Amino acid sequence: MKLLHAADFHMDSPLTGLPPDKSALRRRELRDVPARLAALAREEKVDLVLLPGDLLDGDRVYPETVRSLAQALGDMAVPVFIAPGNHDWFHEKSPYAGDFWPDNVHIFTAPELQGIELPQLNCVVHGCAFTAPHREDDPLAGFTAPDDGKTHLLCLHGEVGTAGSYAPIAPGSLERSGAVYAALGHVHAAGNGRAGQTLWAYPGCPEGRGFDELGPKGAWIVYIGEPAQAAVSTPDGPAVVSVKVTSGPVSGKFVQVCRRQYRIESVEANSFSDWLPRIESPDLVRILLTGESRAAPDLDALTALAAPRFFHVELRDQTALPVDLWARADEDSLTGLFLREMRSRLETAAEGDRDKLLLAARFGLAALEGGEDIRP
Ligand SMILES: [Mn+2]
Repeated sequence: MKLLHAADFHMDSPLTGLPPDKSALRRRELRDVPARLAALAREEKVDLVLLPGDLLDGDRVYPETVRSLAQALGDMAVPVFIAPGNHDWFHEKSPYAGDFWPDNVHIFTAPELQGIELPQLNCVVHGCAFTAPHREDDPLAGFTAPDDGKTHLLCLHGEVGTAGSYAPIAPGSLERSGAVYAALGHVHAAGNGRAGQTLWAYPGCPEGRGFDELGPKGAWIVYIGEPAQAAVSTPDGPAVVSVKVTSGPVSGKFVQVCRRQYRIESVEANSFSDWLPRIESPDLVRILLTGESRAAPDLDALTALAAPRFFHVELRDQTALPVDLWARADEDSLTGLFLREMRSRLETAAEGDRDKLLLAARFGLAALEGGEDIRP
């Protein structure tokens, strides 16, 4: 048996921090995720699809977003399970209560675990729903699947742990569950772990939405009772298979689904102009300028220079004043006095004040040495 596990699409997220045209394009790319997953499900010939929640960022989604989701899930043409999460929790007016969901889609609507049999796969999918934005109890508490020769799977939104406001799922509950695989949602970075015989995993979100959701994003293809196979190609070219996990009869591979990645890169300020012409990136990149620089880098000018080479780029100055400059702090001169004063302030400065102090040191030095104003 083979399944596709994805979660946390957060469709119709506001996507702030980008210019309007780019954030509109990113919203379209996000809305397009279910169609890409449907293509992946067909290409991989999976037997079922588990989607443990936060597919919608909230109730205030566009009707066409929900329609395109329903359409893509119908196109998957295999059983699809949704376990609503804390962002898309189930209530009688939620999009999940609509009558337009295709027949192959099962949406869990109760906070108690419910088991749905799939006789053709000799399998039972156990899941439940958030019915409020928070949940303090463990949805798996006290649950053990019967030892009946069937494959038991879990589809849950929550956080692995013993306490919290987002359905804490205790490792002990996972271990006692008797499930071979727990498809989890909520954590936005891909990850996995083992509790007894149960392999649990988070796929993370399928598209990053900010510099707190970095790197390749995607979904798990999970094999039960047969080994994981080599990489597949997706509609956009070869998939990245960055992780493989195995636990007993279960193995999984992580497949890239995202159109673009958020990335943070460090570049030496002094070699920036050599580095830049070699780059051509569809990604959203934050560049940290590092190394030593006597003058503060002109971030506006460098950003304008870099912009055509990325979908989106922003620069941060993390350069330090050259070490040999501080050597002059020992001089018996006004420059020496100034450097000593700035050094002691920098040593005791709070993290948020360091940038300003460094800039003040640069301006002060330029003024003291009678040089021109080095402001950009
Ligand atoms: Mn969540």
